[in-house]
Amino acid sequence: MSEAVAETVASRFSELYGAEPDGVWAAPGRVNLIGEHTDYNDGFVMPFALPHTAVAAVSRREDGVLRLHSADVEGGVTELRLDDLAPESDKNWTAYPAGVVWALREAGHAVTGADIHLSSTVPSGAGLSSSAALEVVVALALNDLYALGLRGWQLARLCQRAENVYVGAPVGIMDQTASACCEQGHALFLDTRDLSQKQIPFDLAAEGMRLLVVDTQVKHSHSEGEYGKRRAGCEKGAALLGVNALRDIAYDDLDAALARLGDEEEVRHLVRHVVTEDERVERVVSLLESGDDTRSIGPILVEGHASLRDDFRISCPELDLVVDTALTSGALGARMTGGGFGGSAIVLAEETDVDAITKAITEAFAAAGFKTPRVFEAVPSAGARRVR
Ligand code: GAF
Repeated sequence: MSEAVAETVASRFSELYGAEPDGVWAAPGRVNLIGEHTDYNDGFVMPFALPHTAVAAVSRREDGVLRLHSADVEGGVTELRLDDLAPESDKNWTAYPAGVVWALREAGHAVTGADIHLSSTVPSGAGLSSSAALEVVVALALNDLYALGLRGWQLARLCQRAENVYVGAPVGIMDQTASACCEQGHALFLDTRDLSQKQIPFDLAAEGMRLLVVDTQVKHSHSEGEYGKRRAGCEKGAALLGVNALRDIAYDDLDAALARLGDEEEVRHLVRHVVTEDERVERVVSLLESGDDTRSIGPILVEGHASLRDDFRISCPELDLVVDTALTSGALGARMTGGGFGGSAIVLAEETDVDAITKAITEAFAAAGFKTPRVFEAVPSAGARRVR
C-alpha cells in the first residue's frame, strides 16, 4: 500500500468530516494456502496476507457518536449512536465496523466514538476476507487511538465476535487472525485452538514459482445457510464422537471414528474432511520447514481440493474448472480457497507456465459460458499496521 493511497484516504476524510484524521491504518485480505473449514473445529490453518488492503482514516470522538463512510459503497455518511448498537440490527456494510465498536465496548473498553472513512482494494465476495480486513483495520485504529494495548490475536478475537454476534455470520477465527498477524514474506501456521502461531518463510519467487489467485466472480456470503450447516454438522460429529472438537480426532484413529458414526452419512463426510485437512496442513508445514523443494506441496493442495469437493461439498463448477484446467495445463497444484460456494481458487505454478495457465483458464471459462475470471499473483504481504 503506497503513501499516495494513505494520502487520498486522509484527504477524503478531511472533505467528509472537516478536519484531518488522527491517523490512517491498513489491514490486508488473505489467501489460505491450506487448512479449510478447520478453524471452527479448533484445527490448523495456513493463510498469508495479500497486498490488497482495507484502509481507514479515523479520528476519535468523545460524544458517543460513530460516523462511517466508505469510498466503495454509494451513499453518504452513516451516523450511529454507540448506545443504539445492537446485534443483527444492521444488514449493510456498516455492520462490520459498527460491530467492532460494539464488541470493544462489550468487552469493557471505553470507546467513546469515532469518525471513520474506509476504502478497500480487497475484492469483496471473492473469498479473500474483505470483511475481516474491514473489521481488523477499524479494531487496530481504535486500539491505537484509545491506547487499549490489545495484541493482534486479541483484536482478531474481538473482530470474530463482531462478525459472529453483531453481523450474524458464524465464521471461525482464521481470517481476522491472518489480517491482524501475518508478516510479509511468510505464511502463518496458526493453531486455532490456542491461537499459537508460527511464521513460515514462503518465498516462491526465489524458487522460480508463483501462486495465482483466480477469482471466479461467483459471489458468496457466510451469513447464508450453507456455511452454518457445515459448521453445525462438524459440531454434531464432535458430539457424537465424544470430543470437544474434531481437532481431537487423531488422523491415525480416523477409520475407527468414522465407523463409530454409524448411519450418519453426511456427518461422516464432514469429519473425514476436517481430520484429513488438519493432517494436510501439518504435512505442508513439515515440508516447508524441511527446506525441501516447495513444489512438493502441490499434490497436497490437490488432495485438499478433492476433499472439499467430495467430502465437504462446498466447491462449485467454476472452482472445479479452475483446478482441473490449471492441472491439465501444467500447474504444480491447485485448490479452492476460503469458505467455498464460489469465491477464489489458488494455483501453484512454475513462473514460466503462468501465462499459459492463465490463458487456459480464461478460455475454459469462456467456453463454459462463465464470467471472465480475475487472475492475479499473490505475494505474502504485511499484516495490519498504522500507515500514517
Ligand atoms: C471463511 C471463514 F470466515 C473462515 O473462518 C474459515 O472458516 C473459512 O471460510 C474456511 O476455511 O473464510
